[in-house]
Amino acid sequence: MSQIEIPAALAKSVSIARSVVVLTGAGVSAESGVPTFRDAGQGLWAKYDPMRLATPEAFNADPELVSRWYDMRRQAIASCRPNPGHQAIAELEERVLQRGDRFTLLTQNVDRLHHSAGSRRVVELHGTLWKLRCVQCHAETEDWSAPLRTIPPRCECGGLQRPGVVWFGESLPDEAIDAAYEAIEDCDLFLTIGTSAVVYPAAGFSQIAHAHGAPIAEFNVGETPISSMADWSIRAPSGVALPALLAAAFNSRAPRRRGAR
Ligand code: BJW
Ligand code: ZN
Repeated sequence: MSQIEIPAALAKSVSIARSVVVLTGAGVSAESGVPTFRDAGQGLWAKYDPMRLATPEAFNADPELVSRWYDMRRQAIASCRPNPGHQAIAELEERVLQRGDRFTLLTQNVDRLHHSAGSRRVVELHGTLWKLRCVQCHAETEDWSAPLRTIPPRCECGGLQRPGVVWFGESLPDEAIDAAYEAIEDCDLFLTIGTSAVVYPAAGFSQIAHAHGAPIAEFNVGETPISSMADWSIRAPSGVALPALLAAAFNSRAPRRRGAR
């Protein structure tokens, strides 16, 4: 028996929705051991504010410092594995697609753990820290080295390489933002999971889905600015709550793992 109570109406919504949108944030990866964004400044980094480091201004002023911060985070994430929350989201995608309905995963996370869990199509709103982009020739490369080979990393052309993420004040990738709005305007169920809902434009997605008539379910250990708008608020770690949601929606004890018989 799951200890999490999933409202019957929410389970039913999941089981019959024709178009599901899932928005995730750093809380989904917390149970994998990845510090949430606002906690990414602990230990030696306690004196730095993540909100200031994640800016083009900080990188331009001190590329070595910002590269060291990302290197520290890359090394921490390299040993992290997807948790039951990531796996439940991948399983949900499979179930919804199998019955011929639409499913879109929008993530603010830069760690790629949804990919590792088997999610098929992931819209990365804020890019990924496993890509580097040359500030001189703009070449983008996937780079999984941890630690980085040099700090700051350099392109073959000699230019500095920055992380392939979206910083404060920068625009989100056009394809990601187009995919997000198209899915949200069409959805009839919106799940917001493990995000503080303070960073725009993603913080406004629930509002848009709500305005289009979609019910909103929030999964978060704490309250957020969108809690009052949510039709359901599940106050539990996503690694516990999401498997319980799947079990309730699909009447199974535990979600099937990809590849499991
Ligand atoms: C659990 C849990 C468990 C823990 N289970 N839950 C409109 C109004 C005001 C300002 C703006 C606006 N539009 C744009 C802005 C400016 C700015 C912005 O939003 N600022 C706000 C701070 C006010 N936005 C931008 O600049 C964006 N660009 C843009 O809009 O371009 C056009 C434009 C520019 C300027 C002005 C106007 C228009 C770009 C935003 C890019 C964000 N990038 C970052 C860094 C990525 C790289 C990196 O990681 O270093 O993305 S910032 C950071 O925040 C990161 C995250 O993806 C993002 C969201 O954080 P998230 O995922 O919610 O994590 P946390 O840590 O905040 O929360 C974790 C949550 O999990 C908590 O709630 C916990 O309770 C919960 N939790 N364990 C379930 N086990
Ligand atoms: Zn270059």
